Amino acid sequence: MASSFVDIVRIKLKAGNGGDGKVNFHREKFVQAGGPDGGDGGKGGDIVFVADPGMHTLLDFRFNRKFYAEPGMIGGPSRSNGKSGEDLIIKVPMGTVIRDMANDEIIADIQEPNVPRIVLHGGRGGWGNSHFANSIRQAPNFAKPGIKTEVFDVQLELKTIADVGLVGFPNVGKSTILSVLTAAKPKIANYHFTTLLPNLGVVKAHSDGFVLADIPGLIEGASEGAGLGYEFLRHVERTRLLLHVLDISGCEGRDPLSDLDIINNELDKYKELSKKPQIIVCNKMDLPEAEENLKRLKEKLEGTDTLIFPVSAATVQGFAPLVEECMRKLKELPEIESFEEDSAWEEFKTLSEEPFTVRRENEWFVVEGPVVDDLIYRINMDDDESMAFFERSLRRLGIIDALREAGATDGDSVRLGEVEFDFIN
Ligand SMILES: Nc1nc2c(ncn2[C@@H]2O[C@H](COP(=O)(O)OP(=O)(O)O)[C@@H](O)[C@H]2O)c(=O)[nH]1
Ligand SMILES: [Mg+2]
Repeated sequence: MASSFVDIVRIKLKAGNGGDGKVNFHREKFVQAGGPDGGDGGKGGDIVFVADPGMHTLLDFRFNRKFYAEPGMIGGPSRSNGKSGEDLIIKVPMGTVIRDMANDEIIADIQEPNVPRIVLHGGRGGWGNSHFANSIRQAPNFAKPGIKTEVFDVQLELKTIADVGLVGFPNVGKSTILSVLTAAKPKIANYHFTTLLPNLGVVKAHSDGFVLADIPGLIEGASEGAGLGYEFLRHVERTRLLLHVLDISGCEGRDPLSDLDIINNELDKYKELSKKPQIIVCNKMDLPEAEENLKRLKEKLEGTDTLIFPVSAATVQGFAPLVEECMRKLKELPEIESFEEDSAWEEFKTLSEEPFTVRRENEWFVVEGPVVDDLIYRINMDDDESMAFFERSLRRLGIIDALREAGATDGDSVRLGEVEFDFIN
């Protein structure tokens, strides 16, 4: 069910691959063998997040789920470097938490508006063959590939959906109030669960304003998951102030006073949400019985500091003082706290404690790990010199020793990524 809500989305992110280095030799008329002059590959584009204060939902991510930044281009001749890939800038609402789904760590909490934040770095470009010439090796016929980047599965969670949330039983008039106060066009109908998504709108007041959410679906038992209770209560959690709407006319045959208690009881049972600042809005004042019930409610709440605002969404009356009070309250309420980012989260896992492992798979010895991946990206299997470098690296990194310890003897088959070779001690 959760997937139908747009305050949590799962997307794939990938920074751009680094461009490959170029193998090229300088050519000039009458010059026989020119020197190596292959340029480096370009850097891949970064994945950058930025909070856009105009966005309030993750709706834009419903259909677009893959965000891959541009790769760097291959190097050119005459030591010209390949073009870098464009960064991919992803706009999200303020208060979006980015979580690595592989380990549940929080990568970033995007709070501040318009401050770009690099979340994944593009791969470095590989060196062109011009780097590999020395006194012995005058015509290096190889270059290095660019660093290939990983795909990350991440979850975006919207922590704050609105400043103010409208709660209350179905049909008390929440959607109507939202449409009266904002330009939002919510579905208004006379049956329960019309709206599954919270509708949002901006209430303009003076030169300022606030975001108002219609949070449907709160019924008796919501805190035990009745209806879609948890989903809706999660939205309540993300507001700073609640407008508790009552149908004070009791036109559906329920008593507004017991409605108030039932909803507050559900809020209380779910993380004590009844402690959130709350203003009572008595709607449908245009109907008979309203005055009488309002009087009873005032008596019931006498001696508490609960504020009560009688309104009618049908005749659009009583809203100006309510909006004023919301503005006043919001000014004194604290901002939603930020989530602690996991400082341990690392994009590049090459620093992990176990850089490689050796395991048996039938007749194969399989070597895996970040060090192995890194090494394989750096070699060119068609080139003898590059392969000599590979062999030296296997010894230097202790991979040969580890294979021997694992029982490998001359002639056994070894696999490192896509590279397969016979073990030679
Ligand atoms: N008479 C009267 N009817 C209202 C008022 N506000 C809402 N309604 C009606 O009550 C019904 C439920 O309203 P709705 O906004 O969909 O309620 P919600 O389920 O809380 O979102 C609709 O038929 C509205 O037209 C009001 O102030 N007076
Ligand atoms: Mg509604």
